[in-house]
Amino acid sequence: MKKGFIKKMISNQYTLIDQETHEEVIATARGKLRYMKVTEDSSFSKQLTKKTKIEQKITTISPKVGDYVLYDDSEDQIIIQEILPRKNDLTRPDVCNVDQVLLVFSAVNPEFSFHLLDKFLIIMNQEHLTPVIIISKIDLIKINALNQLKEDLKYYEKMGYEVFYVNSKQRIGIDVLANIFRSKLTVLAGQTGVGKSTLLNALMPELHLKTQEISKALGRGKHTTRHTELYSYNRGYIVDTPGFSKIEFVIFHVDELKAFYPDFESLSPSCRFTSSCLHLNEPSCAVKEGVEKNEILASRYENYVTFCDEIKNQKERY
Ligand SMILES: Nc1nc2c(ncn2[C@@H]2O[C@H](COP(=O)(O)OP(=O)(O)O)[C@@H](O)[C@H]2O)c(=O)[nH]1
Ligand SMILES: [Mg+2]
Ligand SMILES: [Zn+2]
Repeated sequence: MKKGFIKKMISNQYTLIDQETHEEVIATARGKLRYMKVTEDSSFSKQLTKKTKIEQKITTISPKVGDYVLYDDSEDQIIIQEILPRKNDLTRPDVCNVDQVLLVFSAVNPEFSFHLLDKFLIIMNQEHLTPVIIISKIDLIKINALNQLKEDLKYYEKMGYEVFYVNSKQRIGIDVLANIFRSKLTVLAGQTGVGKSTLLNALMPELHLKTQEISKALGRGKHTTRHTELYSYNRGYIVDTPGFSKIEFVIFHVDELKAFYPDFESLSPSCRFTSSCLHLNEPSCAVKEGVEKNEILASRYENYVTFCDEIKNQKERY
């Protein structure tokens, strides 16, 4: 059997890139395939009952864009036989094996939000996705405000996140950004209006034409057709549809949240109640002291408290 990578899917027709020849192959899948799930260690699975956990280990699934598969081309029809383990899996967009998510925020219009950034970062952490922070529309913000934003975002750079600043309209900052796509599968995410499409067009000027061709080929009245496609870019791929349109994290217990805050975790050994401290109302909390000493970004801590409240409230509802 040969190994292929799924680049495009329309209904049950898959475009594979053969991993040896790098040529495109059109294949189909006969219904769902047996799939062994990689060990699930996310906080979410801890909430599932034992029964569901066992059922999850071997399931049947359909191949999707981003999958590495084994296929058989010995017969007339090329058939996908097996799906190789996925390192992560998204439903919107319907892709897997994502290497990075570009979290696009505009400096203004809509206004940059640390609340949204922190929420996105928690979700990325939960889903085992690597985020890259992009600030767009830097041409629309006053220089002082931009410098303040850059200063605050340095906190995130120190945590290890990459931050890029672009003006997609004038293609400023685009060339530097182009390098991060190399040999990676990238999804764009962000609120409506932050400039995702404009950024994509700045990166790939030929894209506009391409999206038109696709909608023409799919035709009218066929809007229910399952279609996902990767665009080749800088030896990697960009997913054609943006992700995380509805962003809410799934956390059931307040004590699970702090695990997604590496900056808090590094201080927590100095809290009086080392492992149990939630950094909320406990005495001698190193995280709260860190906020007072400006070692922790104030907004970061404020958002943490807000998220804790949200989790408590959601529990009361059930
Ligand atoms: N001045 C300026 N306008 C931008 C920039 N990026 C996007 N826009 C504008 O912001 C609006 C929303 O952009 P769009 O790409 O459609 O956002 P999307 O909803 O995230 O895809 C459009 O009017 C764009 O022209 C930028 O870097 N600078
Ligand atoms: Mg758009
Ligand atoms: Zn603490």
